Amino acid sequence: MLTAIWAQDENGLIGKKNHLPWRLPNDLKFFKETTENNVIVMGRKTFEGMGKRPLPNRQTIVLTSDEKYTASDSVIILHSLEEVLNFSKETEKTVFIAGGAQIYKQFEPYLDELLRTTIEATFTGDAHFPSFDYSKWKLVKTVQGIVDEKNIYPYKFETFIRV
Ligand code: RAR
Repeated sequence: MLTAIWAQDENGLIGKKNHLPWRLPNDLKFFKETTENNVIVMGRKTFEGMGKRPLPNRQTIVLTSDEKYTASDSVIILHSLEEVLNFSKETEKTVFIAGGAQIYKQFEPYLDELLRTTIEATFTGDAHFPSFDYSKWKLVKTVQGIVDEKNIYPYKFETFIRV
């Protein structure tokens, strides 16, 4: 099963200089809990934006065209979409496509599910979620996020499945 997971603002903004444009700890908590004991696939730029360190308790796959690219031993480096699709076929686990923009677009035809966090505010940055054909997707779940002193923007978690 292949699932895309991302957080965006009202305009589809997802990144700023390989980082997130906002601070929203409850989204990272959602990302952590959702991907726990499964597999996350990130592009090389996103992986480096996160400090080039794998997150504990989940398998990290980094996608890069650089055949010489290396990272810590626990990270699997793959070089094409096909390699990721084959990996996904061979595992019982959910493979989460975790960014960034270039990676989401490549995987669109193969995704089974979308997990979108929308932050109901606008930010500045340089990377947007690619245009997806939402007529092919059905919204099946919406959970409103809790606003508090550490999570100051309204936000919601949405789940889409293919029509
Ligand atoms: N695909 C996503 C992501 C991806 C994402 C992107 C980032 O920067 C570009 C990140 O860096 C800020 C992160 C950070 C994740 C992170 N953790 N994630 C899992 C920590 C903190 C948990 C509260 C962690 C994890 C697991 C074990 C221990 C610690 O810092 C992520 C973000 N959000 C969404 N919706 N989709």
